Amino acid sequence: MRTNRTFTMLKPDSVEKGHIGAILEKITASGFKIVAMKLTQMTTADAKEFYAIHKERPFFGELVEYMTRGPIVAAILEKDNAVEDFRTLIGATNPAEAAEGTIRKLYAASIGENAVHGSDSDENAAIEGAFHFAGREIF
Ligand code: IDP
Ligand code: MG
Repeated sequence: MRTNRTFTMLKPDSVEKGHIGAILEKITASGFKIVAMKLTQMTTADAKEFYAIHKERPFFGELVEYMTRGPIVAAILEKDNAVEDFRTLIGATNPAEAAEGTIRKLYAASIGENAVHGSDSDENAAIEGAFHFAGREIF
């Protein structure tokens, strides 16, 4: 994956609440091009691997439960400065601290159920995109 790309998930709460369309509209209106996308559901093993960096944190069990409880929308997005600009668009991890107009401010319920994922580095964007998509699914 090129470094002008990032990886996102619209998490189970976004799908449950019917926010897929509104969030994708905000993402594309902010200049991101969708180059891969699917509705999928992570298994417990998937979520434990995806979030392995957090395995010692007290919320890890809760995070795995949440991320596996229903379908997500996984996508790879393209834009100049994609990783940083997408983190700005989604806002702080805790929606109470997220800036006005950000996706988490608009759609997240709590620090745990926070609507969207965004990769935190080019390296992780590549790893996370490859975790969810085969090469032929990426355009
Ligand atoms: P990020 O998603 O903004 O990068 P991270 O610190 O990498 O935030 O945490 C990964 C995910 O773990 C968060 O998006 C959120 O769903 C969950 N999480 C983070 N901190 C907490 C917490 O204190 N309680 C419950 N869940 C949390
Ligand atoms: Mg993170």
